[in-house]
Amino acid sequence: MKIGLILGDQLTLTLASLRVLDPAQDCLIMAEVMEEATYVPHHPQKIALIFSAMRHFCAELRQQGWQVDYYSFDPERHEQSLIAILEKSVEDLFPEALIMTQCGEYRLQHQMDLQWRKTLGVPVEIYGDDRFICTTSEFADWADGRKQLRMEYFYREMRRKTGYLMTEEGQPEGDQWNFDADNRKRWKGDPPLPSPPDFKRDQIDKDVLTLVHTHFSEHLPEHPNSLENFHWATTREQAIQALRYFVKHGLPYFGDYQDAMVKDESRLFHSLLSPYINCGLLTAKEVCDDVEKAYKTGHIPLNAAEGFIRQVIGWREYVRGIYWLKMPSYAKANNLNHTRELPSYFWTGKTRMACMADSFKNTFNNAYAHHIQRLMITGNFSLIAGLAPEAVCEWYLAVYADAYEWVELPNTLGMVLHADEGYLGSKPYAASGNYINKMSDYCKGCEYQVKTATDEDSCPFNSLYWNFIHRHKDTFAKNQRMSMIYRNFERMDSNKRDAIIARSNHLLEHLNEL
Ligand code: FAD
Ligand code: DLZ
Ligand code: SF4
Repeated sequence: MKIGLILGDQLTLTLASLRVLDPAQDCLIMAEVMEEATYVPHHPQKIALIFSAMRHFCAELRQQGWQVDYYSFDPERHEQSLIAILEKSVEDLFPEALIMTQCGEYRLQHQMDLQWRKTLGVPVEIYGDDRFICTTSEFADWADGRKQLRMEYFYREMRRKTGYLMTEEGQPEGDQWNFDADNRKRWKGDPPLPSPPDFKRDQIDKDVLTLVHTHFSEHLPEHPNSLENFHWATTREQAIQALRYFVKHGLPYFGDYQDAMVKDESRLFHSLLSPYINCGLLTAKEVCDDVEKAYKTGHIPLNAAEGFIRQVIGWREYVRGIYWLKMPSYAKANNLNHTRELPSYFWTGKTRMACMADSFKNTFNNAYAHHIQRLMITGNFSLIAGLAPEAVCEWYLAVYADAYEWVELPNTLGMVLHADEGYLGSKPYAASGNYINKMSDYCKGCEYQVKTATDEDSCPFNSLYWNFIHRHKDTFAKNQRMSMIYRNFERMDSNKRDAIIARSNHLLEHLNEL
């Protein structure tokens, strides 16, 4: 007999390793362990989602006739890492081999490749994770020899490969690959926002919520009730319900309002499907199939379908490709030499900057923030304030229910912090308060003034933005897409320029007090 280890983000019945194992002979292992639950201070909702989804998935496997050795979290148990659990299983079951599907994170895959084979003394067979559309070697072939890696060209390859939104003649639907330019509307109350689906909690959920509250609430010390808002689907059935709900109510407007931000509205028309796709309750393919079908049946416009499918077969696959191409050195990249510590409000949420406070509120209440909050509010601030990439990356990996390093790291280190060689953006997404004011309603309720840069109460984003531009002149002045910004900076009245730099230096010295 063989044993198969199923990880907390491999909760898919069609998983590669499940396809080669035999329920009549082989045994599956699943384990809730301290090492995985604490390698960063995960948001308690993220731990609860994973543990509960693992338990429900185990029940589903057993129903299908699999034998599963399931280890529920027990802080007293001797074995607190996956390798320790496997050592025990090998000792108890004498398997002829361990069967695995490739891990999502380098950290664990590296342990497996280097240590597990030796320690366990049984062959370890690892199968590629074909829940992704592009294999890691396909991505490496695509990247090979290219001077620049651009998501847009990769995305077009994925459109051709999958056939999503392609005509019979092999052309993109609507004669255009990308409708991003249509996705810039500000939301002003109409159309009304869909109310989120409500999932009934069963005994498994309740047990897990109690367990996580008991053992992991200190992960967010300032937010002891962070589990109260737990609203995630924890079964495949519920995740499918969430998908159908989104396709019907959110997707028609997804494209139009993709970049909008509104105070106290954490989800707008976003799907909130990433935690389910990433842990395996839904596959990327079935989600895109449903979205394409909604377009073909006239339920949604093309810009919504294209905008959504681009995120999944484009960005999601692209960041994974970059991750496996560039790890492990990628995690240490810090091309802009940023070294500042995270200000305390990244953990407490207490800041007078209204846009940051709202993004933190979403994050702590829901283990979620939508893309533009992650990118243009907390991310943009981290970039222009020069926060250390390693600390910022750890924060993003900890606080979101969908966070796994393969997707978090390229988004944070690459897209947001521009700490790599610019694979995820030809120029940094640095922006002043003006952009935030244009895309949101935050500024009108903020203690800071978005229209000024040098006064006591001026929006911190304004002077920090120019400080960023000024201090990285050597890196970016030659970038064609930024030359206009540098020209504007040079043309500025020198007294004003000096006042902006003085104000930003003052802010940087008092970053914790903003
Ligand atoms: P929607 O807006 O509804 O988008 C639809 C789907 O597209 C998502 O469910 C997701 O699967 C995919 N998608 C969209 N944008 C991206 C992207 N940039 N990269 C990969 N997939 C994308 N996403 C994660 O899944 N895990 C992370 O840990 C993560 N960390 C991020 C950190 C930063 C700093 C930034 C800027 C983005 C990060 N993202 C991450 C990408 C994106 O913000 C989330 O996928 C998205 O907000 C999830 O919410 P949603 O399901 O409502 O997405
Ligand atoms: C994120 C996570 C957490 C919190 N806990 C577990 C766990 O107890 N057991 C497990 O198998 N997986 C867990 N995971 C997901 C893993 O960390 C994830 O599978 C690896 O990081 C590889 O992507
Ligand atoms: Fe954010 Fe500045 Fe607007 Fe305040 S004024 S909400 S700090 S952008």
